[in-house]
Amino acid sequence: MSIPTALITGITGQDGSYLADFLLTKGYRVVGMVRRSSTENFERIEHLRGQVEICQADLLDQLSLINLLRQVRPGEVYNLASQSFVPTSWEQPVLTGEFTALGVTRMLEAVRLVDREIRFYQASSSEMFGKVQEVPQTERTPFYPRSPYGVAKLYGHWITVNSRESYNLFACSGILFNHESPRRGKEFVSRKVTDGVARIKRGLADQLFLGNLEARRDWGYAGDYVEAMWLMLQQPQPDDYIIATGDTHSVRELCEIAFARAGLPWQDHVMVDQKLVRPAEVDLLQGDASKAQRVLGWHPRVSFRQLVEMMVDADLARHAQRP
Ligand code: NAP
Ligand code: F7E
Repeated sequence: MSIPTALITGITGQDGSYLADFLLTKGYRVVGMVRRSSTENFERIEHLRGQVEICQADLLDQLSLINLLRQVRPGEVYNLASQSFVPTSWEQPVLTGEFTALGVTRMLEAVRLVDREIRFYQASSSEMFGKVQEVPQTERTPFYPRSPYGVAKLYGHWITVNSRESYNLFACSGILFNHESPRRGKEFVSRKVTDGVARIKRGLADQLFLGNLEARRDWGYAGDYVEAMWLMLQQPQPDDYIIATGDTHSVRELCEIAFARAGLPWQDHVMVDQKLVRPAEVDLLQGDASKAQRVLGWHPRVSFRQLVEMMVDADLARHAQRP
């Protein structure tokens, strides 16, 4: 039997690194697409050196994607690359649209040209629900994005659905709610808080500035969520799925748990900075993943408290080694 080949765009990101870990345990040949940069940015996949192949291409460059597929000949493509930080999407809305929206079309066009049998996963987002039209959100909930990022992801979602309906591609859109880990970028609120807690505990800082403490998110563990991506591509038919825990918590609760883990009173250290409040906020996200549970047999394993404590512990250990 031949070894299955998966191509991951965004392998240097949080999800790309966990997905690579997961696919290697399943016996895949894993190829990661990276964009060219003057210095390597392989921190999250350092432990996989020698186990994954790295190829250069860019979501902005159509020909590079076509050539990449011709060279790698993957059976599965996981399109995780994007400009993923919501506040940056107000600062750079055009670039966000190029990466996060049109980048999906470029990848799908490459699939259509090179090999229509490729199974394609698109990293869609709960940010598409934005100003939520119902609680909890299901695959049938109408979308109402609240940021240029959410708008771009909505385009990516619909072009994925459309390529399935127009060209019969095996294209799936995974609508994933927020998922975090010790590998999460430090600007996202979960990691900003856990890194801040560790820095305060180690005497490297005294205060942590945050924006809206009342925003609520359905936070899960990235390690659990990458399995759902793979499960979607193993089904007999392509489809779209919500991936979420079904629980919702505020940024305030995140602070309470994270600071308590380190034995610190959060009110003494957390300050609100109005500059960090967004021009349009997503107040509440709570997903209903019952379709994924029923069809894929997928269930989240890590609770919110376990997730936050895992991240605090990892940041405390990191700052103990490297002040
Ligand atoms: P992340 O850590 O920000 O990683 C993004 C990846 O995209 C990085 O590897 C980045 O490469 C790459 N990238 C950006 N622009 C590129 C370009 N022009 N060409 C090639 N690669 C490019 O994001 P993540 O948290 O792993 O999320 C993975 C995907 O899921 C993203 O599409 C995100 O929008 C989506 N999503 C995330 C969540 C979540 O809660 N994490 C939820 C729903 C959906 P560099 O290393 O070079 O920057
Ligand atoms: O913000 C509030 C902020 O930046 C969460 C991306 O992976 O998940 C992520 O998008 C909430 C927001 O994630 C700060 O206002 C308060 O309400 O961690 P975040 P996000 O915007 O939900 C979705 C599903 C994606 O698809 C995205 O790619 O926390 N918040 N104070 C803060 N947020 C940040 N970043 N920093 C603060 O100081």
